[in-house]
Amino acid sequence: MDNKHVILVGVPMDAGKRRQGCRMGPDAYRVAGLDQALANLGHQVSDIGDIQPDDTDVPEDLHLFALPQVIGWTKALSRTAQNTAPNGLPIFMGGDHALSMGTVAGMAAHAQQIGRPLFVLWLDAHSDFHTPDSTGSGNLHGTPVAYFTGQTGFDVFPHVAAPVPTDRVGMIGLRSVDPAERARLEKDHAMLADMRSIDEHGIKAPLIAFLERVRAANGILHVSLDVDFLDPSIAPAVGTTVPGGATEREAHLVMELLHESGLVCSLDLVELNPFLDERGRTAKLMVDLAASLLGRRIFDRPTRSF
Ligand code: EXY
Ligand code: MN
Ligand code: MN
Ligand code: MN
Repeated sequence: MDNKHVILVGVPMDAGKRRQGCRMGPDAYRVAGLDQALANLGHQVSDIGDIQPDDTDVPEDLHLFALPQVIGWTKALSRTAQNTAPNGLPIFMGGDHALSMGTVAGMAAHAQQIGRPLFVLWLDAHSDFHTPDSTGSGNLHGTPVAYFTGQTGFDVFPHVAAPVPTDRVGMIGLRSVDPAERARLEKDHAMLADMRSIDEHGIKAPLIAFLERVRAANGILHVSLDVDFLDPSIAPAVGTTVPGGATEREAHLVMELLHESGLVCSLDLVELNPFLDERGRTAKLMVDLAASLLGRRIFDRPTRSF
């Protein structure tokens, strides 16, 4: 097995939405043993601690929740992604999904540096494809995909040096997409696998097709895993639950296939709200999924009781 340098980055970010608690995510992953689970697979694991947002003088916006803070996080995270990616595989321990504005922008700049295209796999109940103009909630965790694909309406945000074209984005697990997002998704060409199609055809086929495209383009792949990709019955610790999500085995199969692809360069673990968890079960499941992505095999799963 190829051993990697895995760089854990704590992102105690709660600015992407009104409901608070995701700031406790990084410590929940530490308590659930993420570093040891990955070290047990033979990887070198460094935890660089929690980062903080940059200061910014952008004014508050009445419609958008915590806009200056999200911009400060985006700057800090883009820089951190660019600084860590040359040295290993960064795992961004969120924190809410607005963190992906910075992580993907930074990874796309890194990909440009090394002359390879960045692809993004979005594992989520939601498409997070609103713009600041179309969002009804004003919660910016619903906007990162529109930001890093270079949609209009983000003028006050940091310029995205290397936008990821929408046809290099794959979304798996969709089941809650607002009309404005749908209209935009229909005219662009992201690879979309909603839960209906997964029920009918399985989760493997769309993922393999997407990975083939990454490989054919000599690309590298950033994976963004939202807790609400999973069914709420197995992953209750998230503020935006939508019934009918991925099962535990579907999620592990995705991670196992990603490992076998050898294409993954970076990972976001987002939207874990430990305040809503039941005896740490969601944090532990997310740790198990990260371990599958980094090479843990099926027979090596731990026995657990809650
Ligand atoms: N589409 C809804 C909104 O914009 O408020 C819900 C977004 C939830 C986003 C979560 C993180 O994936
Ligand atoms: Mn999301
Ligand atoms: Mn979501
Ligand atoms: Mn037994």
